[in-house]
Amino acid sequence: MRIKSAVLPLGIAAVCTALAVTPAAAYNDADLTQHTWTRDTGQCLNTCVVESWEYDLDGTFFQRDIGGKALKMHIREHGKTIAQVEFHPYDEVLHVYDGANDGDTVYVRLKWDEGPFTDPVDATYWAPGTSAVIDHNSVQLAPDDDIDEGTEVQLRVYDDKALTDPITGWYEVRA
Ligand SMILES: [Ca+2]
Ligand SMILES: [Ca+2]
Ligand SMILES: [Ca+2]
Ligand SMILES: [Ca+2]
Repeated sequence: MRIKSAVLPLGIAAVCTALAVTPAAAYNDADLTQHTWTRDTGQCLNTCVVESWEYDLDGTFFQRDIGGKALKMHIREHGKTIAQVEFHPYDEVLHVYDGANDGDTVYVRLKWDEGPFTDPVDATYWAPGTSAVIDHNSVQLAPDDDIDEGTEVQLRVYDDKALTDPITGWYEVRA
């Protein structure tokens, strides 16, 4: 599930923010911890394995991709993994997992440039909320969103779809 747009002019963005509805549920920053791993996928012989079995919503194997920079992130609430995010340079895939039926989820924002004469692209992705304990959204970034090999992508995770309440700082990955 996603929203994608070119970055709005500042005035329009401010109006949209003011009209945004506050979600019923939100995470308290004090309850959250975050663990992030990055890998230069040119250094992976065949795959790079990021081991954190106890807290994984799904295992993570990054395929070798020269020039790529991969990311895996856990967000935990009182030690329980409520979200997992993975950026895979090989085939340019983003995975977003929701790990708890807690009435809330996280939103993964990506920003990237598609050329010197166009506005940066700003896209937001999240996992669907279903009765399953673990929900998963897998996005093929190359065919779906035109993220080409070698593109630098900025990634940040938010508590809300309106992107007013960041949970993490910005990370840079590379397709
Ligand atoms: Ca929050
Ligand atoms: Ca790639
Ligand atoms: Ca949830
Ligand atoms: Ca669910």
